[in-house]
Amino acid sequence: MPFSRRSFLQNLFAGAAVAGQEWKPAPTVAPPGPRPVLVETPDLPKLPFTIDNGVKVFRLVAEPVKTTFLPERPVDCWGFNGSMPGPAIEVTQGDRVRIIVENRLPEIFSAHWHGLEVPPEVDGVPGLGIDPIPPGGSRTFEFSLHQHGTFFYHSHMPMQEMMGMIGLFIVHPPQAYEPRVHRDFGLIWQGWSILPNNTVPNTLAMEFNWLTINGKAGPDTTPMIVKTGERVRIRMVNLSMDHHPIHLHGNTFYTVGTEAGRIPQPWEPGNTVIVGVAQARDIEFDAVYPGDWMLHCHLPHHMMNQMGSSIRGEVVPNYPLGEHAAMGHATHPGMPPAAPEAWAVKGYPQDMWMVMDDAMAAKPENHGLRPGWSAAMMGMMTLVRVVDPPTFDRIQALKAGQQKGGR
Ligand SMILES: [Cu+2]
Repeated sequence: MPFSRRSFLQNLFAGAAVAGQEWKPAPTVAPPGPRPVLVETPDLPKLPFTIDNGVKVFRLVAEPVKTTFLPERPVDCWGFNGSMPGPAIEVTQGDRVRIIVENRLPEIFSAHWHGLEVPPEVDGVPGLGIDPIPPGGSRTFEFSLHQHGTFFYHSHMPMQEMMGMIGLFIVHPPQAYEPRVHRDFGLIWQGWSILPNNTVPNTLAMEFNWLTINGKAGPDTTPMIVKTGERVRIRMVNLSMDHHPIHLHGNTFYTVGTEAGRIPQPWEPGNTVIVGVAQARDIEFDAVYPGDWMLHCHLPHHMMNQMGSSIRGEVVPNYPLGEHAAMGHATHPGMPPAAPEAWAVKGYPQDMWMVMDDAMAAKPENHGLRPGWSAAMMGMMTLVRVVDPPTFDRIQALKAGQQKGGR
């Protein structure tokens, strides 16, 4: 959406007003009750369960999934229960779970419970402790959970992992960790190789051109919405071919958990944490600075999607989004043009600016973002939006209206 000179000036003056104020943290708000708050998983569902004689019973279906990383960027991947990544399993330490796994893939499959201390016959390594599940078959996994923390489930076939077969497995302690958080988020970081005009990931490739958080690439990642003064936890799991240095703007956090659970205090402060392959890292911070704060992988090639490939000097789009098709070199609506002799400068062009506000407009979590925001969000990027209570309530109302009206 091109924005007018007038709105540009309004934004400029709004920014000047904020800059004139004293920059200081807002007060923290009172902690919530002693029970853990439920995890929010932007863009991902939770796996429902029934209770049979005190056992939580889940049904997990391994199957091909059609999805989009961005609007009009279709992808044929594999996942669970129609979702990629799969729906999050959320339980409590001490629970006994029964997970009925059905294989609707065209080949053998086995589910592994990553980090959970369970007997070898349910660990899910095909051939070692158990036979693989044949296509059309199913198997029941039943075990008790004596740990707590951020775990995940995934296929134990590596190429199936690269097709998207992973999901969060969150185990809460019976009493919330101290200090208690108001918001608890779960994110899965993945990398993909998908060539122009293809919808199927090339799982044999060693170079990765699409980077996703919970199955979406920026700017289609859904922001995490937080009220000023709340304490926030973000759980991050990486299943890809690269380690991701995850950076949070404008805030200092503590890394409070790994894939093996809670880290004892004292915690080390930071603003960038490496989430290695197959690791989980939980970070926490007090959201005392209002603003829209970027959370992203800091590997430069992970801070963009591959919108095109340069073939004999021509840009071939990897992305059929109509007028947005190519990388918008040289001219951008509402932005200053490139210098007159730009092509004489070796290395030109490098910018990847592409405003897609209109394609993202329907998402309540994007309400009130500055015009042009979407151009800054690419690849492995999302937002933590620390907003005042009226804005928070407005976004909740928009979400409720959208659920009622459908999308
Ligand atoms: Cu990365």
